[in-house]
Amino acid sequence: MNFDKYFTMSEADAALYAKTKLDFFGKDEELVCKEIGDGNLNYIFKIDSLSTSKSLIIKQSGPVARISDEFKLSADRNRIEYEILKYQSTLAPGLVPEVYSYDPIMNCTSMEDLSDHVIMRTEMINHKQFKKFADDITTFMVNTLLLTSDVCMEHKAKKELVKNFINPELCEISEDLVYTEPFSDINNRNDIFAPNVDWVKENIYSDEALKLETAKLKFDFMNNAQALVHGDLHTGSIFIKEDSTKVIDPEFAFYGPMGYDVGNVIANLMFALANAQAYEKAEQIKWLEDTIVEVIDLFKEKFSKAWDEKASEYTAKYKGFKEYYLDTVLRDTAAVTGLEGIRRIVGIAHVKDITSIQDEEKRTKAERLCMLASKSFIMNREELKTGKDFLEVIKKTTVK
Ligand code: SR1
Ligand code: MG
Repeated sequence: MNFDKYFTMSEADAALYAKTKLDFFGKDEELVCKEIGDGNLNYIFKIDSLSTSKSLIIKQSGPVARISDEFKLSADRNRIEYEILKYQSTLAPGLVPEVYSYDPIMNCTSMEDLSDHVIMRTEMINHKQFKKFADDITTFMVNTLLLTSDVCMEHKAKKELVKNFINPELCEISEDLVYTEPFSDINNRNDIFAPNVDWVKENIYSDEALKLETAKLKFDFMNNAQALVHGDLHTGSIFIKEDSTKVIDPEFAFYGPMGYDVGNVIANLMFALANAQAYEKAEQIKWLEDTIVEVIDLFKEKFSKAWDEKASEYTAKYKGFKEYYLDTVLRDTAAVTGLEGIRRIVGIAHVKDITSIQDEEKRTKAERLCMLASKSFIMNREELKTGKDFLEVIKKTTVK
């Protein structure tokens, strides 16, 4: 078997690939491989040596998404992921996995095996708490966002990055799945929990004022090349353990609004909170509420400090500009919290925090709470300036 023409690998192929194409395992080591991916797009092979403790991950892109072959995707997402992980490791050391190789023929990358970590969404459903999370994720976001923006980068160098990370097909997925379909089911692929079908028609599809705001936000997503965003920063894209956080899966990366990443984090904490409420886990509720506040407030604090220390753009030092700019990031954060908060319930790609709520009545209520809070995040986005403001939106939301 050679690997000079693309094909979708089986577990045995991936083990052979690791043995013959990568300079990682010894030539005589016996390897075992298991496909462990449960995401929507790619194949994830975990390769273990039977004779040493060495292991690695090979991530291969197929020509279509796993979730549905309606999504035909450029394998360039693999290059984007490899290059951005290398770059982010210089901006936010220790907060992304180490990547070892990229193969443009087989469309795969090899990277550090993080099996000692667990996917954060799984741990949220298990009602686990992580003391370092807010600190780590805000360092990651401030460093990868502010430092790739025109505030801190030489503008021609930034434009080179804009060009390198142009990601039209994956952006189109977000444009459709986040900004359009949840509000007008034009492609007939929304997937609404049966007890909420009429509720969504009445409260989402028929809300013309809400829809107008989503159109404005969609154009901002498509046109505001502000920073090199991760582009899919939900709790399924975070590996975590007590003393370590690793952000993975940046294949949706492109130059977009900073608030896209921060809003994704907040929305997914909201889903975890809805799950904890459904299961009446008081300690988890408290931790999640505190974490929502902390993520916003720490982000602001670190952003402001990094701006003072690292801004290189002359006009960025004008009095009042930093505060104006940060306000726009918080406004976008609120909007994206709401967009993600609705699309994961109405659209095609759901989250287990909600779908794993077994009791039908509790799930129905959890979904409505998230959707109502989300509407408020979108409609009142200009007013939300602090962690407390963000939490209040969720806490003040009630379902009739
Ligand atoms: C067709 S892909 C569906 C979703 O999975 C990814 O994780 C992104 O969130 C995307 O919207
Ligand atoms: Mg992903």
